[in-house]
Amino acid sequence: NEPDATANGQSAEDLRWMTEAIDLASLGRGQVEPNPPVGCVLVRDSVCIGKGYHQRFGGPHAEVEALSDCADATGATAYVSLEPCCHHGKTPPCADALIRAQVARVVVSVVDPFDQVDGGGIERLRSAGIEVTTGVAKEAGEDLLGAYLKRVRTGMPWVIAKWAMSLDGRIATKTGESKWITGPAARTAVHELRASVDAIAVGMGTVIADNPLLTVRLPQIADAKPPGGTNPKIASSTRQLVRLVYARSRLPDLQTQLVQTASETPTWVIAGPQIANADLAKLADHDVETWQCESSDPIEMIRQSLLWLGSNDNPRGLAMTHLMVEGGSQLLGSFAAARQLDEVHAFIAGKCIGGRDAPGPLGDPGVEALTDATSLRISRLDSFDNDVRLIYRR
Ligand code: AOF
Ligand code: ZN
Repeated sequence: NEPDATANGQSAEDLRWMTEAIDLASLGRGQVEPNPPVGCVLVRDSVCIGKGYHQRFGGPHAEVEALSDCADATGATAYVSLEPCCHHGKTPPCADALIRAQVARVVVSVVDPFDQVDGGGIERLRSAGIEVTTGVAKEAGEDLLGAYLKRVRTGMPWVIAKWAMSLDGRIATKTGESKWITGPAARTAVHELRASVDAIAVGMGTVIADNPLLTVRLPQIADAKPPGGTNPKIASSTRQLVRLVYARSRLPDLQTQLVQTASETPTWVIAGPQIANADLAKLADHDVETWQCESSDPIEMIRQSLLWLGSNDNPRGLAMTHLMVEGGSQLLGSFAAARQLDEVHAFIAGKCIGGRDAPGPLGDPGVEALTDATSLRISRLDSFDNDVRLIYRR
């Protein structure tokens, strides 16, 4: 139980430097996962004498980057957005590096819940006579580490639901027409979001209705690779975008775009228990990875699949940290019921559709009492021509 800096009243100077460390940390987003993005700033006499951040998975940690940016850190204060590690992972412990560099004080935003660290880094620094303050700018620090903290605590990736709806909250007309509710600029923003996640999930209803391709199609990278090819932005990092189909009771047809392009862009199918092995084998022949869930309960299927995606046992061999769910409303309704909506990107268009039978973004089961509703906090609001995007987070 760390005494919190917030409780002790944070100094303006600590807050200022920690904010800089957190901003630095964010530069590693998209390259360091499944590791956390971490930043470090070294300060002496109110002057920054070195800084660095964790730049890529497997690379040096933030503290080591900052120490190598500075000739002599003796007597300095190190501001680190996450507790310095004390374990030998891909690199030696950062706590030891800070001790060797003879810093006088370490200020930490978030204590690392990873079981090999979990306060051990702070303890090691204190035993070496270094003053340690924790919890500085903790809310901003935790905000940046949302996906990392969820995966370490639950083994599951962070789930981002995306939907586009009319001003009156419909994702399609009563006849099922949904292309397009929002304009091209908003749709480009969706492709940017796709480019930043590990996987995009859809349900079978969407596969049947839309025959989607689910690739990243952005103007600036379209030249580098055609639609349906791999995304170079992702391929250059540790990730390649995976397309994920939740197929509880029936599998995608072999003629669908997803199956036909599975040899170029990874396509994984999460199948319900009653689906025949022979049918799964046909998908495997088309380079589709299949994983059969033991449960046919939609909520349980989501929980088990998230644990599988968040582990190193998935076909990629590396835990996923960010999953985007594109729909349809049935799959999104199940994610909501499973309490797995961590972030929502709701695009709202200036169109009114109406009709009792025109669906909203979240299908069954829904909640009965308002107190059971998923509660999220507003994080960002943008506009794209005549559309707006609301980002809400847990
Ligand atoms: C730090 N500074 O910049 C980061 C830390 O796989 P490895 O060896 O890189 O270790 C990953 C773990 O190290 C990760 O789970 C987290 O506990 C810590 N990450 N620690 O002191 C950093 N990125
Ligand atoms: Zn470290």
